[in-house]
Amino acid sequence: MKVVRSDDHRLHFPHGELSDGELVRPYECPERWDHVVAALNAAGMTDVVEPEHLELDLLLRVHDPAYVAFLRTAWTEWEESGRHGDMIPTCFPTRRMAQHEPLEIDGRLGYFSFAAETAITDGTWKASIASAAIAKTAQKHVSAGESAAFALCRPPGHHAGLDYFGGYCFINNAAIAAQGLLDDGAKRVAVLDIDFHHGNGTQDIFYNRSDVFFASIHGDPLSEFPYFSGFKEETGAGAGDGATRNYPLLPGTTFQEWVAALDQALREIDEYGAEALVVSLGVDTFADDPISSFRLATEDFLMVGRRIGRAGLPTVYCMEGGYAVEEIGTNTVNVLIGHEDASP
Ligand code: Q9C
Ligand code: ZN
Repeated sequence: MKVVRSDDHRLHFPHGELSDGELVRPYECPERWDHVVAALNAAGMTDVVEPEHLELDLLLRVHDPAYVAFLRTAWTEWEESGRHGDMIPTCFPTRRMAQHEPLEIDGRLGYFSFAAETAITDGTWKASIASAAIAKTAQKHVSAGESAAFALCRPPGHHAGLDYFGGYCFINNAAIAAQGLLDDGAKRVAVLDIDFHHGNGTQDIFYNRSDVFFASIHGDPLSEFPYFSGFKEETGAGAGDGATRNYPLLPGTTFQEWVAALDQALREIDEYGAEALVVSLGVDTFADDPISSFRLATEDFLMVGRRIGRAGLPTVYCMEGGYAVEEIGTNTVNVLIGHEDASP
């Protein structure tokens, strides 16, 4: 399958991540990308494509214009107002407080985000639109007839909602791909999110829509990030009623338990009648992931890809999380190999 990637991801790498009361080296780091590329090369998956230029209007298909405007100029506004450190949000609107978009950049930073572990830096905008362009390009290849493509996105995207960033995500790459599949002719698209964390951003973007089915398997939000989203009873609203499915699973979940949820999600995607699939591919379900609590093993990821491949849908894989840096490459590529094994 085609692999779409770009070196521009290196432009985004904050100095620190606020974690457990300390600024630590960000878990979401550039070497993640290097290890995935090394594993792709080792597996002979070398059909590499550079991303095409992204029309910025496409961002507005899945994000709010005020949010995109904020993200584009945030760093400049920050510097011009005399700040020098990374943009770490510290003040958020809680229940009923988001009445006015602030004018001051520190206020705007909190208004357009939901978590403080994720900082904006000088290169964040450029890296984020490069990441979105990667998803868009992979989608184009699939819409043009490829059975699958892998978008090696960094930064990841599934926590970025209609008008907010957080959870290491700024632009929702999977949503860009799903919208692109629709725009290029598919009538119904499914997003299957297998990252350890709930894909709150993707859910937010499509919650009221019937043309994108969203299914997510993740750590129970009562104990895992993003804490406020991903509960079983969230099933969509309005025209999108029934087009969202959540499978929260307890810490310590084994592959056997996890794969039962995967099979159910795939059945529901089939019943929905999806013509194409986007997979939010996080491998932070791996047993040794430093910030997650499921127990998948490296060889299990082969089975994951096989099961997804057996669905027989044109598929865009978008890279999301995975923080066991040494193993992220093999785990990710195992999914892709499994997919290729299974599809005709
Ligand atoms: N002490 C993705 O996997 N919380 N994002 C980490 C670490 C944030 C994960 C807590 C996790 C964000 C794309
Ligand atoms: Zn994750």
